[in-house]
Amino acid sequence: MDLGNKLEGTRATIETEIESFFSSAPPLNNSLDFSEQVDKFIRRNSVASGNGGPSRVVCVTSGGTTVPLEQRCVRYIDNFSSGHRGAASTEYFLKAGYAVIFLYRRGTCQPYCSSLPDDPLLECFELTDEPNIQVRQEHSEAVKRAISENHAAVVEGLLLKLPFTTIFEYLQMLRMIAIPMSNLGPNAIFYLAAAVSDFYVPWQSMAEHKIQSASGPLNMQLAQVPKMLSVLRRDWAPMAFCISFKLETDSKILLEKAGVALKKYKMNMVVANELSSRKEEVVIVTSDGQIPVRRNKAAGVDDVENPLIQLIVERHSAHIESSNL
Ligand code: PAZ
Repeated sequence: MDLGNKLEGTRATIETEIESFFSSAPPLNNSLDFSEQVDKFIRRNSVASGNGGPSRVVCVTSGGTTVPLEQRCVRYIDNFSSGHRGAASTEYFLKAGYAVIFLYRRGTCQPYCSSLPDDPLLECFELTDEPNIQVRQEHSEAVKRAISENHAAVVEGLLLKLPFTTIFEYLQMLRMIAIPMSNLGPNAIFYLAAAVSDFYVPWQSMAEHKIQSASGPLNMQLAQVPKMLSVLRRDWAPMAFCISFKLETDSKILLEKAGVALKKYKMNMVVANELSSRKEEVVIVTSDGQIPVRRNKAAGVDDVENPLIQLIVERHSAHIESSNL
């Protein structure tokens, strides 16, 4: 078999796997409503922005996907992702003038909430003369900032928050966002910071009811989740600026794997990070080389997402310019 035929064969296999993933996944509960919200958001943000330039829209994915073990799910496999990266990055994209579709795992970090206490509702307010409630003095600045910045972004129609839980929901939603976003051509960014499960139990082979412990030790085979990055790039939104993330715990293989992903999925950038240092530094891997990006408290840059998004915005501008030549 020559190389051309072999590549064609591999591509056909991936497409079959992807097709079978989508056709066997449980359909989204509210898919019509979901599509309407996304289409409306993209239409509104595809007209020229206030400064006369073209509007830019980014889809930020955030948090981890779950893998259910039963159809009437009692147990599931999860991962560590807190959603901090996606939430903080969303704030910086909004600040840079982007409209943001925030596709996030239910219950994980939200934009503008990082300085709120962990249990915001109960901790932030206090009863004064019953039945009156007021914001506690010590939280008042953080609460005011969170409420007003979030409100401004939502009311101006610049932030659309869409929650997912399972791998099935996440991938269906990503596809339903990506296809209409392709209308934005090079002005669209995919910033894929979600920690997406690599393995799953296909719906048709999943137990319907709670798995019984009386049957003894559990043996379960997990299938590989088909890699959607190649179809995102090739079919769903071919002109968009695509940034994927690579997380490893072994620093020796991190950059090599990020480089492989860059080429294999034709990404514009891969952000490489290690589990333990992910809040301190990341390395941006591009076809021109590697750029380390660090949090620098001394320079007043208190998180790594600030310089990371600055760099992405610069590179995205260059991508738009070169696509318009
Ligand atoms: O969500 P978080 O702030 O706790 O962590 C961010 C991250 C490590 C999940 C993200 O930077 C990342 O690398 N996402 C992709 C992970 C992967 O599937 O390789």
